[in-house]
Amino acid sequence: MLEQLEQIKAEAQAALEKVSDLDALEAWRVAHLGRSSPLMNSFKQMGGLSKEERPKVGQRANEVKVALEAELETKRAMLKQAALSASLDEEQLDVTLPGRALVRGRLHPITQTLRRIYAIFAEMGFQVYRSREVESDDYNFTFLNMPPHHPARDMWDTFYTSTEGVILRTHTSPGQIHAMREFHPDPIRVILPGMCYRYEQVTTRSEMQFTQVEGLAVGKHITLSDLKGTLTDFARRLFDDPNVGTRFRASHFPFTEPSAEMDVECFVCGGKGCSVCKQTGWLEILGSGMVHPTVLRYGGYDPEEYSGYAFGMGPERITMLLHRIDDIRYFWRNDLRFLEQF
Ligand code: FA5
Repeated sequence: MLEQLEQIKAEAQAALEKVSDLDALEAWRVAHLGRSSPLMNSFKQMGGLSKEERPKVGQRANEVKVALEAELETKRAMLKQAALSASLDEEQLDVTLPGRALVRGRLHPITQTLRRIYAIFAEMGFQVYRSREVESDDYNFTFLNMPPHHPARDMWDTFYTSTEGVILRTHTSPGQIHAMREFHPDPIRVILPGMCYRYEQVTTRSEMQFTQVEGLAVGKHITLSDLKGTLTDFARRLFDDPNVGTRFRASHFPFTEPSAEMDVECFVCGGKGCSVCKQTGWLEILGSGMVHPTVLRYGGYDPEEYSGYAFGMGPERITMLLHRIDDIRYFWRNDLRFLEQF
């Protein structure tokens, strides 16, 4: 039996000499140290040996096992080192090759316009106030001076939900009531940006889903001159032109009295008339007015003591003007050829 162990060891060592890669080494390990290897079988056969022979054979079998395991590890380390050296020799690195350019994302054109609007109003002391997109009928209409069945509700085609009295907001104006109820009785100067939804025919100028930026100022001595001054200054900063012409046209919104829409002089033709301004020389950019006393009251402010102004603009339409884009549908189509131009 002892002779047999010496033979097992010698054969294993001879086979190990011939191993030249890590796969072959693993095969060697299974064949010579694995569960069914001759060495392991010799442990199983020890039960049939005499009492005197058993400890000698057991000791020698263990020594052979430990020796072969040590030789296995030495060989493994050697092969790994050889594989590393070979790969370093083969795969040469050319440090003079130019790197691969990183693909950089960019902000959506509407996000860029929104940030520009936020920055301008931030400089004028307005803070951003966010309010919900899913609204109650009361906030979207009733508290804005449009009680149920009021004909002015038809100005906005509304998306209704399956829950009675819950709708998708058609404009950012309901945020005025949320802000007033939160800030009351302090003065307010906020802008309210966000997504609006209208059940409208999609055209080159109208989407079913679009953004608005609302503005609201409430205080004890706020007048129409403040509204005109703020919005005129806003237009000059937005179009980066201190001399840009603006005009206020009388209009009607149920939640403001008086109401006005603001136009800016067409920057394409300088007011002479062209296809962008439909030969009028002017471009409409927002709706505005003095907050209606009923709305102030719903917000918790006494209209005898407080007054305020509000305005609402559409960043998609403003972006179309700034970049002379003729179709609003480009914005949400996610065509990279369009988006990558900004
Ligand atoms: C309003 O929504 C009023 N809430 C604005 C307002 C606020 C007036 C506060 C007075 C005081 P109007 O429906 O005109 O008004 O919409 C305002 C702006 O939103 C428009 O000038 C336009 O730029 C944009 N807008 C309206 N409908 C769409 C649409 N379907 N797609 C894209 N932009 C739109």
